[in-house]
Amino acid sequence: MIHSELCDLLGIKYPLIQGGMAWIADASLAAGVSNAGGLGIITGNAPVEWVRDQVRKAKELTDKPFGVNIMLLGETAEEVAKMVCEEGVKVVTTGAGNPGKYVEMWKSHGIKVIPVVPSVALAKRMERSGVDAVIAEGMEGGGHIGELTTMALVPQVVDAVNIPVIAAGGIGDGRGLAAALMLGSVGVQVGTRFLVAEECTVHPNYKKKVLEAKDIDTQVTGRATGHPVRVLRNRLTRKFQLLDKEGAPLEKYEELGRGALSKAAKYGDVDNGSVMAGQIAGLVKKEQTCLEIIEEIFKEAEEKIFEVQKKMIVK
Ligand code: TUI
Repeated sequence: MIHSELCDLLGIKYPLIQGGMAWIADASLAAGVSNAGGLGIITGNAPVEWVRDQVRKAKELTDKPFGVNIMLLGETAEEVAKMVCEEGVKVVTTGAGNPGKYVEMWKSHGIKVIPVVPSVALAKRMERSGVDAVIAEGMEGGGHIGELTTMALVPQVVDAVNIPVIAAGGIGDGRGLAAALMLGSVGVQVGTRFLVAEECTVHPNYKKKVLEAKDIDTQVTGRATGHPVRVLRNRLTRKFQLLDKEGAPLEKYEELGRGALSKAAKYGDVDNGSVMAGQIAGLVKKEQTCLEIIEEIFKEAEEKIFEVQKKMIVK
């Protein structure tokens, strides 16, 4: 049984946190993951009353802890940051920025705070601001990404801080989990694999696109904007490539990107919408329940760790 200090910190069975996928991570998915023994997450990158409603729904669907992800570039970040205090949310993860100005407020409401960090510098700053753990997310992940890979980032963050480090980016099965633990992490954050969970309410066309994806099918768009985003290749990414070639102004990127995620995730237009997914999408081959996904990941990791010890350790 793989058990780590993350389980004790969050009151969960398996040291696994679900990614806070915008337009996708609702009460259904979060409760599915939490009921299966991980930490389910509701996206906070939405109108505050929608997020509040999802928090209340999740409380009806599970008696286990769950969290809310605050995307700091999002328009509603400030309002959602306050709402989680009112609603008694137990855990907050953050992305796409420095959540420093909220940490004191969240801690005073007994919330466990776990920011995503793309670098050692931000990890150290976050440790000083009093967060409970950090998620070191490599650029293999889907959506908004940093510069470093998971393999390079995680051990450097582990060496730099004295708080628990969770690995993310490119982790979708038991081998990824085992590798992440070897790098010194206390657990993993998984997004892409949960896109095809039965409890995930994303449009079926989005699930199909993830299930059909091959290893080389993701692409990073919007590097020129300073906010690079990893998505599955389609008509939209080809349009973004043209903008790169032309050296187009930022407004053109904004125009093309506006509403693109909801187009794919909610309305199923996976040709013209933004189908955010990580590089591990090529490994995701079937729809399963959250419980099946999580139990499979942990069983496989245990087996792999045992196998490596048996086969490869020189006695
Ligand atoms: O946040 C994510 N992934 C996301 S957010 C998102 S929503 C979106 N919608 C439309 C366009 C763009 C995004 C989809 N995917 N992952 C966590 C993450 N955080 N990755 C990288 C970072 C990050 C980057 C810079 C965290 C902190 C940071 O700090 C810079 C600073 O202020 O020092």
